[in-house]
Amino acid sequence: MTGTGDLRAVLDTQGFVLVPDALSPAQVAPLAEAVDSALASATAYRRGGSAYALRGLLDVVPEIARLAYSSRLRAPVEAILGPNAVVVRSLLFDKTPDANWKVPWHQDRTIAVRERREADGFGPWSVKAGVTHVQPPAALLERMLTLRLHLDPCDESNGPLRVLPGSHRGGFLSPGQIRAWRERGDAPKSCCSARSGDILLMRPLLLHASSPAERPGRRRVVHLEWAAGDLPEGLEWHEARRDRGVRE
Ligand SMILES: O=C(O)CCC(=O)C(=O)O
Repeated sequence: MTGTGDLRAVLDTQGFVLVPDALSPAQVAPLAEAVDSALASATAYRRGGSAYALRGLLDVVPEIARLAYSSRLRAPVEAILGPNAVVVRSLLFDKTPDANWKVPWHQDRTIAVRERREADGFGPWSVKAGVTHVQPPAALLERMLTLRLHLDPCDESNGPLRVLPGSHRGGFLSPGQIRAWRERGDAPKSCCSARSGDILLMRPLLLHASSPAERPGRRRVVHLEWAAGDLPEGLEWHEARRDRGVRE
């Protein structure tokens, strides 16, 4: 899968697309090391002594910030969102023997903003880890893109992301509609296996889930959410950054 037209076409119909070998092993190694240093720090989220997540990843791992604005990573994003795409939320997820978590089927329905300001179609509001989150209109999420860079190989055995292809096209789904999607015989659940250095692009409204790893080891994923426009009514993205001098 190399053509940008192909990327866009698959993303439109399936809601996700794999970009294999986006980074070489030599490029992944220093990123994985930098991520591990941040996971060892006090900012990491922990379970049973094991660090499994980082928020505000671009702030805590400058190597990932530089990567996010490198042409290598921007090329597939710009093919979908255009040249004004910026990272609006950045996270790292790991699964380990101590933090072998699962996530039920859901759509990513919220964005992180700097502060609450009433705006048409925005709500409900919530606060997670001290950051204001809100559900925007579905049309806004439909114009966003999530990029998941795999630092470790991931297959059926270590808790891969599972998706329901095409489920991003119906806007916000009710619990009943989500159940119907899960039970549809003609809607195969896809397991998003990936090798280290592969990138998965996905639409936030695609139904996704993940199970605990059967053979837990490491499963480090850099999760970057991108958008290409400002928010209305003076709302501001929590993490939006122009290149802050890190563009290659
Ligand atoms: O990384 C995973 O396995 C799940 C992540 C997830 O559910 C999400 O990004 O909303």
